[in-house]
Amino acid sequence: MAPRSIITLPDPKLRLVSAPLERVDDGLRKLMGDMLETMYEAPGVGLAAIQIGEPIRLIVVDAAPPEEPKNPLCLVNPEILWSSDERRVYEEGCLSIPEYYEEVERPISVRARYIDREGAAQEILAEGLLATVLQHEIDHLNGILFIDYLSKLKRDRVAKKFAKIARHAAEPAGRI
Ligand code: K1U
Ligand code: ZN
Repeated sequence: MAPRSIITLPDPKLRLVSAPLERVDDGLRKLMGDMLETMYEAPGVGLAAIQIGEPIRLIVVDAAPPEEPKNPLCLVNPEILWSSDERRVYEEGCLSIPEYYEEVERPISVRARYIDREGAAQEILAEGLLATVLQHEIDHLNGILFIDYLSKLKRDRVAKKFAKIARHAAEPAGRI
C-alpha cells in the first residue's frame, strides 16, 4: 500500500462524473488499499477515487468513533437506493478543500447498494455520520462538492480563496 496525493480545489478533475467499474480484481484491491492509507494518513473519514485523480466509481469510508476499532469499507459502484425524509445538519469538511468546514443539511439515513472488495453485491443501511459521509463521497463520483449546497456567496468566496492559493503555488520562487 502507498499513500497518494489528494487533488484540491480548483482542480477541474473534481467536477468529472466518474465511470462505473466492470470488475473487481487485484489491481482494484491494491487501489482500495492505497486509498485507505491515504484517507487514514490525511486524516479523514472518507475518500473518493477522483480525489486521487482516478475518475472511477470507488469510495472508501471509515466512520468508526476514534475510541473504537477501525471499520474500513470499500464500495464499488455505490448507489443510494433510499433516503430518509428526516434530515440533519452536520459540519462537513473535504480533503480536497483543506481546512474549510461548513454546515450542510442532508438525509439522516440512507440505504445504499454497492459491490464489495470480493466482488459481491451488498446493501447497507447507514445512519448518522456514516450516512453523511456516504452521501458526501457518492456526490464526489458525480462531480458534486459539499460547497455546492452552500449559498452562492459562500461558494464563490471559497472558490476565490483556493484559486488564489493555486495561483501563488504556481508562481516561480522569488529571488533573494
Ligand atoms: O471526502 C472527503 O474529502 C473526506 C471528508 C469526508 C467527510 C467529512 C465530514 C463530513 C462529510 C464527509 C473528510 O474526511 S474531511 C476530514 C474529517 O472530517 C475528519 C478528520 C479527522 C478526524 C475526523 C474527521
Ligand atoms: Zn470531499
